[in-house]
Amino acid sequence: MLAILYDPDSLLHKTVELLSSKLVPAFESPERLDAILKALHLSEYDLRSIQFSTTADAPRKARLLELASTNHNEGYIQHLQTVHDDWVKAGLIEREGHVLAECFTYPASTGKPLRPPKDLYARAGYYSFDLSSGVMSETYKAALASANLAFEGADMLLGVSETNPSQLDTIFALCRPPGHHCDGQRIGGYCYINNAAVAVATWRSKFPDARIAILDIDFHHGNGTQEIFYSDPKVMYVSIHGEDEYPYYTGAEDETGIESGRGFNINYPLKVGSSLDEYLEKLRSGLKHLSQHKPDFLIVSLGFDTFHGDPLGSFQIHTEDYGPIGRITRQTLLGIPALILLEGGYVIQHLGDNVLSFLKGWNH
Ligand code: SP5
Ligand code: ZN
Repeated sequence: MLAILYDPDSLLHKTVELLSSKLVPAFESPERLDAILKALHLSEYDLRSIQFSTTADAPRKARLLELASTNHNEGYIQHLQTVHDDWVKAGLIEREGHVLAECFTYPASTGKPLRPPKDLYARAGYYSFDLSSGVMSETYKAALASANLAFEGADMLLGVSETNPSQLDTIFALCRPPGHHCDGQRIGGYCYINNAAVAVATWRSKFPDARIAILDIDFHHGNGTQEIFYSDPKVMYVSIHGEDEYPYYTGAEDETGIESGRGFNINYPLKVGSSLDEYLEKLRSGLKHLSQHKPDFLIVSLGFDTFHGDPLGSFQIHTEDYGPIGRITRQTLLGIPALILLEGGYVIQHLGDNVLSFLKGWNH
């Protein structure tokens, strides 16, 4: 049984990005979620709205921040919460404006540890790695709403692994903003909080030794998720993504993990223009590794920017192809409680149909 979660506050975040040296409305837009919700409302799926900002349950609110702090540093979360207000107060932007970083950190030969700069303006760069993820007045609210869906979804799945199994074995969290580019201390790639890391922290708070499989099938390499679990042998991360594409500096095959995490990070870069067959070959191989990991829980970081014609992707995958992708994934890891987290996908016109196609395959 599958349930789908969304938070209406996700729609409040609307930002800008620098693309080809022009400041434009970000591809990652509220219309994406609108399109998916429209398709789901017309379907039979069990679609549930959870609004984090209006919950009166203070301990539960605190709990989300506590879980996020497992893999996000405190200064970073504080920055997300306050930077927009601080910039407005300092007269750097208007209230309707967006905070975009201009100066970034880099590996200097001094070897000095990096510290957040005192300068408010510079600090935005310390806590970001690109110029695609502006912070506007509602960004923090939406990022928390998104992370909360990962928390709620993970929490609902905890019942499955106990003696009294819940009927729900799959939760699809319509996370917006997405999460897989955030490494816990930097904004980037439209991501502000790593939602997968929040889910992992949720499961671990109850089962500290839980074995976790993460399948990342967004078009882009999930540098943030890889980074967070790179030395972790309990979390196996598998990603299929465009070779030499954004985020450019990670995602190569030779990135296999470090220390005891060695062997638990698997990257499948695929050439520009790759077909469904080439894609499925990597998917089957990745799923085999994830299945051998004997996971207690599965996360699918699901992006639809693998769709042909996506402005930020370059694979030849069509609407009907998401069926087999969903089906093969579910079949290979049958019985494992699964949390599907929405990542990217920017052809709004086909987004609803692509989601429906994936879910139909998943439920085969
Ligand atoms: C969650 C997600 O899908 N984030 C992706 C963010 C990608 N943003 C940067 C895109 C850079 C595109 N540059 C295109 C150059 C011409 N190929
Ligand atoms: Zn993507």
